[in-house]
Order: sequence, then structure tokens, then C-alpha cells
Amino acid sequence: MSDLIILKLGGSVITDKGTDCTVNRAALAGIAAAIAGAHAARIVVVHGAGSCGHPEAHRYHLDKGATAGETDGIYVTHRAVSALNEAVVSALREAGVPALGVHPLHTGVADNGRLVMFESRHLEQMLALGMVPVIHGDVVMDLSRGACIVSGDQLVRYLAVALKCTRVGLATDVPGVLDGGRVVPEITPKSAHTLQIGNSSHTDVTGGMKGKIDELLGLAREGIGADIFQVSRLGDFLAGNDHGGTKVRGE
Ligand code: IP8
Repeated sequence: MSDLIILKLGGSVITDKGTDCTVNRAALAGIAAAIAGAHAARIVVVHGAGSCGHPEAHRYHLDKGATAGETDGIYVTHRAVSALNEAVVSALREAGVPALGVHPLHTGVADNGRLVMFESRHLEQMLALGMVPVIHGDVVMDLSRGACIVSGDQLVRYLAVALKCTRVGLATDVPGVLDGGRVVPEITPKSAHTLQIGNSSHTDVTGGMKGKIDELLGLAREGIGADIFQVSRLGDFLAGNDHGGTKVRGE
């Protein structure tokens, strides 16, 4: 069986984070061409929200959950990130990739901000049919808080284990994890606390680079490593070549 790759597309790669919901169609076309060229692999795409979801989640304080009668933010945020999902799926399909959008709001349940259930059997079925499921950070019903935001990185961690994936890649707008302006080649649970990791200045309700590393260290502890690289090196990552970025590994 070929590699099963979970590929996370950062929200800042596929949207312009400086403005309200602007899809970066040129970036999407390049990504779609790279994925279309990776014939051998089975791929699940997970994408972040960028400017299509974070501003809405922030505006409606979804980080604090939702209460009865105050639910507009759930609809508005899900609508924004679903529109982005449709743009990602369309770009992939235009490049000949048999992509299909999957919304976590419909298939996942969280408790206190963490996924406690996410149906993945339909994803296995899609992969068996040769399709590329495209999942995204989303608003999800939460047993304690009413609703919460589940980031693409949390989904990556959950799905990598559930689907027993062999490789995890995060395509970002920076060359890797930067410490003092230099790419950190490898991060382990032991080395992580020595790093000074900067965060984006744009609205990000799920913790930016720090939130990403925390999720990936959790995954590394479960035996699945992940690679963080600049989106321009996506072809190298998919081909299994050096990508000049950061590898997150267990001890
Ligand atoms: O961009 C956040 O996902 P992320 C999802 O992966 C929403 O952190 C709806 C803000």
C-alpha cells in the first residue's frame, strides 16, 4: 500500500490574512498542481481558516463557547470556512485531483475544546475509492462549552492516529519553525522548551505557531513525526525529498 499522507495547508498560505476572507487563488493553483503531480500517494488534505474564519470566530467570541440564543457566530464562522473549503476543493478538481470537501461540524464532537469523536470510516472509504478528502479547521459542537473552534492542527493530530498515516506535512508561508530568524531543523519534546517561537500578528484564535508545535509534539509522542516546510517546497515533501524545513520528532 502507498504512503498515506496528511497534508495541512496553513490558512496564511491559502488566504490573504491581512483582509477579510480573501482566497489566494494563485497559491491554491500551485498547490493543486503539486498534489496532482504526486501520483503514488494517498493524501488527506486539511486546511486552516486564515482570513476566512478566524476574524468571525474572534468577533463572536467562539473561544469562550456559545450559549442558547447566541448562536449566530456558529453559522457565520462555519459559512466562512466552508466557502474557503469549496475554493480549495475547486482548485484541486480543476487540476484533476478527485477532491471532496468534508466538514468537521457534521462529523465531529468536542469536549472542552478537544475532539472526543470524529468519524473517520467515511474518509477511509473515500481513500479506497482514490479520492482526496479535504477537511478544515471548523466550529464544532462542544459538550461543555456549547461550541468551540477545532483547528486544522488538532484535526491533523487526531486523524493521523485514527487513519494510521505514514507521513504528516504542514505547508506554511515560512521556511519552517524559526528561532532567531533561522530554521530549526528538528524539534523534539526535549528541545521544544528552549525555542523562542514568534506568533503571527494576524487574528488567530487557535494559537498560531505555538499551537501548531504543541499539537505536533503530541503526535510525535504517539510515534508519528511531522514536517513543516515552505509551501514552495511542497513538491519536494510529497516526493520524499529534503524540503529545508523543520522535522518534529519523538525522542
Ligand atoms: O486556521 C481554525 O483553524 P486553523 C478554524 O487551523 C476556524 O487554526 C473556524 C477559525
